[in-house]
Amino acid sequence: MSYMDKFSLEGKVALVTGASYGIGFAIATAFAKAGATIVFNDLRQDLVDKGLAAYKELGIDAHGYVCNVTDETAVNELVAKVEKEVGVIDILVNNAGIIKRIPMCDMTADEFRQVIDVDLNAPFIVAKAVIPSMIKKGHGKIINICSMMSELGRETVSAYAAAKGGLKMLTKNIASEYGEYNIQCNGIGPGYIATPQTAPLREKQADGSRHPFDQFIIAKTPAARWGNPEDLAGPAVFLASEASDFVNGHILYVDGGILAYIGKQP
Ligand code: NAP
Ligand code: GCO
Repeated sequence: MSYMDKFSLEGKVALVTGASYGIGFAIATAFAKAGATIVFNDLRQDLVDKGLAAYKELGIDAHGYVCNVTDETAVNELVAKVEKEVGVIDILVNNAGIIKRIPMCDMTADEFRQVIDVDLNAPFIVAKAVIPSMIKKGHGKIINICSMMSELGRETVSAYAAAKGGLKMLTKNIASEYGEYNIQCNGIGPGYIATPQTAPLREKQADGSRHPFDQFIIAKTPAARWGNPEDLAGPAVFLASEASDFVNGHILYVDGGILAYIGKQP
């Protein structure tokens, strides 16, 4: 047996939420290349279809379902359907997420609640739906996609930072409560990654110059670049595989070093 077999996901069923594109798509693609069967959901059938086509182009026969992760009834129905049609979920990645960039005092309570609902309540709902079968099966892996905002704040992202900070602690609590059932729950904290979610922060200015925030992130990142979704794939495969069976309650920051660095002198 090669030592690399420890990183294999052969025979595993992985649910990656919100994985029609972006970070979830990159993680699910890597899981498939490591041998897993991929299940994903999105909010609308056209997005699920778009995702299925994108996976197919890579030779991956994924299973896609329409499901709003904030709807507990829909999530429980999804998990039951997946268990019937695909198999018991061995690996869950709580990836689906939104952000609203609004100064806190301009944000309505409803807008705040919407972000908390998707980014914190939904990971609770989905984890709660998959854990019972993981206990029965004798193992499970849960990976919550946290953020640098699990550790740091910045202007206009109060709801998102509150949600991702809470998600860090939910991760540690699931690890604490279910570790004895051989379920490992960890987080991945991406840095600034080039996806549709951060596109507004990277838009070219009218004069063709880089967005000020883009320049800021480059100066703050030792790697001097934005991350790509594929930068998260290896860490995710590690946390989904038996190679990490004694890693539990850990948030693995994949940020090019931002959290370690005071930033380049202007
Ligand atoms: P993205 O491009 O905005 O994609 C988010 C995905 O989640 C989309 O497929 C979206 O579906 C889906 N989604 C949103 N709300 C949903 C709901 N209620 N039910 C089901 N699916 C839902 O985001 P991303 O950049 O790939 O980020 C993915 C995760 O990484 C998020 O949790 C984000 O907070 C986190 N993250 C991102 C970065 C970054 O720099 N990009 C850094 C750290 C952490 P629709 O297309 O239908 O909206
Ligand atoms: C922002 C960005 C960040 C990233 C990510 C950083 O507006 O600051 O969207 O929040 O998405 O979460 O880790």
